[in-house]
Amino acid sequence: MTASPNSSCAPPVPADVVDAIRAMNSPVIISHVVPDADALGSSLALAGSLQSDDCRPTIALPIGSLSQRLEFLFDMVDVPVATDADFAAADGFVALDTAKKPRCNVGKERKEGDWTAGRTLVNIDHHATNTCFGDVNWVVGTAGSTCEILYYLLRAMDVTITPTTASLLYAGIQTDTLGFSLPNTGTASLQAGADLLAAGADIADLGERLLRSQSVSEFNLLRVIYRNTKTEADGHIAYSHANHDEIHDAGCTAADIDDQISVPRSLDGVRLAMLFTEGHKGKTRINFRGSGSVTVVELAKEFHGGGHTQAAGAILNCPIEEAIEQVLPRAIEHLKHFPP
Ligand SMILES: [Mn+2]
Repeated sequence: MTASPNSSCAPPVPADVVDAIRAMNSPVIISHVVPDADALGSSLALAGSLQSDDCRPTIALPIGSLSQRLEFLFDMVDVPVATDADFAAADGFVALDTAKKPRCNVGKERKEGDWTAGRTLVNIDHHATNTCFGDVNWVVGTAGSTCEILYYLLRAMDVTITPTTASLLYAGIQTDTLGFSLPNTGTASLQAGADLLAAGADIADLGERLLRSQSVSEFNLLRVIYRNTKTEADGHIAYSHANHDEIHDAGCTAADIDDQISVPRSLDGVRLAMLFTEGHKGKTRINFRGSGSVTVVELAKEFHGGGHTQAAGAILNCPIEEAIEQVLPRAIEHLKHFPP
C-alpha cells in the first residue's frame, strides 16, 4: 500500500524500530496477558505481515489465553504459536500493547526467568505508563491503540497491507477507541481506519462479531455483572463483581473477562467504575474506568497496577470481598480530587 494522501497526522516512525524488526528472522511476537482485540490484532497483523522465506515469526499465546469472543481473529492468519523450541531459537522479540515486562504473555514458568537472554526486545505500545522495558522502544501515549501505531509502522516498512491484515488492525483500533468514541480517538485513528477500510478491512463482519453478538456464556456472565452492580458516592461510583464460581457457572473463564466493565460504567451519572473479578481463584483483578475529568491510572498504581489515564487495572492476591474492602474507600477518596 502506498502512503495515503493525508499523512500529516501519522506519528513519525523511528528508524531504529524498523531496522530492529527487519533484522529478525525468527522473532516471537508477544502481547499482554488476557489479550484483547488490540493485543491480538496487532500481534497477528505483525506476524502475518513479516512471514516470508527469510522470516518465520511465531506468536506467544500460552494455552487458555484466548477469549471465546476473539478466537476468530486467531483463525484469520496461519501463524504458529511459539513452542519452547521457538523461544529458545528466537533471534528477537517484539512486545506489543504491553506496558511492562511482567505483563508479557509468555507463560508462567518463563516469566520468572530471563527469557530474552540478551536477544533484542522491541517494545511498541500506546500505554503512557509503559516502562520502556525493551532494547528498542516506541511508545506513542497519544495513540488510540497499538494497532493504529502498527498500521503506520507497516506503512513505513512498505509492507503490503492485505485485507486480512487490514481487518486485524481495524479490530484493535475500533475496540480500543470504543468505536471511535473515546477521547483517545485522534485524527490518526480515523485516518488509519479509513486507510484500512480502503485496504479491505471487513468492517461489517468485525462489527457483528465484536459488537453486536455474544455467546450464551458471555450473556450469562453479564446477568451476574448487572445483578451485582452497586453504587457509592451519591451514584458517582459504580462497581460490580463476579467470583470464581459465578464466572465458571456462566461458562466463562478468566480469558473472557474485560468488556464487562462497561456495565457499571454505563449507569447514568457514574464517573468512576470498577469491576472486581476472580478469574483465577484467590486473585482479584480490578478494572478501573474514569469518565469526564476523572482519571484512574493513579488509583490503579496505588495497587501496583497501571494502564491508561481513564482505563486501568490492577491485581490483588486476595478474595473479592477483601479487595473491595481495600479499594472502595480509596476510590471514594480518589474521586474527591475531581469535583463535578
Ligand atoms: Mn491497546
